Amino acid sequence: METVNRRVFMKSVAGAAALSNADLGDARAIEAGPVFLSTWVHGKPANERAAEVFKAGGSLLDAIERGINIPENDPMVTSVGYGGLPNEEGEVELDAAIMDGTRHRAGAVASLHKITNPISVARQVLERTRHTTLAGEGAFRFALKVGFHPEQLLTPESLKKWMEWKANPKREVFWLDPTVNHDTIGMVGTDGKGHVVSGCSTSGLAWKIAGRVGDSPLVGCGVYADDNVGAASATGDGDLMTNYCTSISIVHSMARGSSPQEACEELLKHMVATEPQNKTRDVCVLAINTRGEVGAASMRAGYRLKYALWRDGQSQLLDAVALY
Ligand code: SD4
Repeated sequence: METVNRRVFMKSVAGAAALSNADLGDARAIEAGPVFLSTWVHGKPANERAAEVFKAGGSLLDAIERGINIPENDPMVTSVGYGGLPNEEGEVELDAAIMDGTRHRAGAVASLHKITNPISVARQVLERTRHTTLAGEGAFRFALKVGFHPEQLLTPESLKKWMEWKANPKREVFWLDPTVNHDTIGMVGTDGKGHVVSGCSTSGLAWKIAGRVGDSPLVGCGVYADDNVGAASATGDGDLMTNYCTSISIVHSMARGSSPQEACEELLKHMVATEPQNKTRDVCVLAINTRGEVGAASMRAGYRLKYALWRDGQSQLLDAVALY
């Protein structure tokens, strides 16, 4: 009991310190150079692109946007952008968001169709409008207005997969069926000087009901970034994770004194404490603080996050811990 109280006390002291730093606008970052952290194997080339853009003089927002463009443009990545698996009606619907930890502002698009790079449209929402989130037809028309061109996002392979799914009388559906088919790219990064950004882009769950919006484009769920603390992102079953506001929960844990790794694990444990069945669900999270320390965790070993870390010129793929 004494240990627990002591730990709680230590955390509250650390949290108070973090919050008072926040009040002072003092991020206390170590000048450590940029760090990029992304979900899944496709996160590695994405991080490498982000690092290149940053090194060439781009901002952290530019780096994360262009890094995420890599899996968006890759037809082999079937969960993001071009080649992403479609909804139940055979239309590719994309979700994306990018959040700037300095301005505490995000741009996001949901259920966007016919545009390969939703993260870049989200960036334009952030830079050119007073809005945060645009959805569906309006998001598409906005994209055209700011210079994007409509494209067919189905590839012969993704069309074939959709037709096979459609033809299967035992196909999984999302009318309360828990089986899912997905991945995504979530990327967080710091410039090494206390600035953080979070970005996320996905075609969402394959065969989803048309118009379904996952966690990825929702501020606080798929992305969250605050230069006083750090940034987080998530991948997995967005219908579940939206109910836990995963990314803001992790950033708030860090503000109370947790390391990024502790904060990721705390959120997953909280999900299980509130509903034990969540142990069996697909949930993976990652986080970075303004000192460039990172964390990543998966709910279960059967859906273990492989994540990519770029630091000091080194690009690595690592396995996240699985809690259950
Ligand atoms: C969604 N969270 O739309 C996204 C999909 C994903 O790993 O991340 N899958 O629910």
